[in-house]
Amino acid sequence: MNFDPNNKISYKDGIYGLPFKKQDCKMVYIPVPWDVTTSYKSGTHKGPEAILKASEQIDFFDLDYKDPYLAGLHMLPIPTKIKAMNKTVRLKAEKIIAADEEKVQKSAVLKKTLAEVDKASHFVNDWVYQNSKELLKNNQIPVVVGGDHSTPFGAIKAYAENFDDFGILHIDAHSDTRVAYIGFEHSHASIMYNSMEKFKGVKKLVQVGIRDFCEDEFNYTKNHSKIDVYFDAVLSRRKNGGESFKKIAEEIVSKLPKNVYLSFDIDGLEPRFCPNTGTPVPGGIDYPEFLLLIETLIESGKKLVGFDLVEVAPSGKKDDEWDANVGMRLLYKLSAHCLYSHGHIKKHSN
Ligand SMILES: [Mn+2]
Repeated sequence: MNFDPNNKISYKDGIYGLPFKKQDCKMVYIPVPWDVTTSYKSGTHKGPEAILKASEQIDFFDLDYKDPYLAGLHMLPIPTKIKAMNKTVRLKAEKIIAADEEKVQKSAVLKKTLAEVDKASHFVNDWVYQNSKELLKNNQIPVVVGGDHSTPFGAIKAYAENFDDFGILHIDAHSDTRVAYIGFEHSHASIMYNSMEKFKGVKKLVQVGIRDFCEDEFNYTKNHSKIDVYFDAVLSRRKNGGESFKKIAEEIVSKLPKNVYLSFDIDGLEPRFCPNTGTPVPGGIDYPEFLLLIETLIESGKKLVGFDLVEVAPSGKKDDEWDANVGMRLLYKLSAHCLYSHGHIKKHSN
């Protein structure tokens, strides 16, 4: 590959300016510009494109892994069909969001509209699943870049089928365990409920940073033998009581099985790292704490088999790249940890 990491790069050559072909890459990003069911602020459908553009700002040298990009990083083209569907289906979803659930159930027209939204979600899920399955078969690592938190459903399905002793580490402000939010089967607020109920392969779900949930979600996760929750309020209390976050991170990691999939909703972090995300909530874990948690996972010898990055949304204001900038840096660092976990790159002594 003819590429000099010290020169100016352009996203037009590929994510992070890397001119790799898909087949030469150990990691392939699946962009999913989809946020049809978001009820608060729409905009995460612009996340993949914003991250791609912001990726020009990367500095390739990594303190832990030196030059992780050499394993090959590639982003699939933004799927134009899904991008177009997002616009039209969003209009249908808005009609459902505007009505209450009882009204929807009483109206044949609205019921039909709801079914259309669910059908479109199934299409997106299947597209992500087929791509993920094929990549895993080729010993490549699929990484969903959302979009809202409904987007990695197909990827989690493929991972759960591919790895035994499999669990999910879920970083989020929200529990995302609603049975169906505002009636949508594949709502962003239902991704973990759907993962636990629909995929037999998921042995464990460990949630971290949760600070926005309803009573049903609290009861569901509390009474579920395969779910552990580290509420943000409890984490904060423990830290302020003098416990080091490193110790807490070790405890969190100890709850996970051998093969770990990270589902990372950027809003799990403090909102200053994601001011324009769909549903920001005050509180949250700090950027270095998050990285320490992932580092602790890697050190433990457990395998980070894959991950997703969702709910990154650009502000829409000219020259305001902050959300995408944070997103693309985290994407690069997580990619490095994951590539190392798979044995594709080595550690660098620092
Ligand atoms: Mn979420």
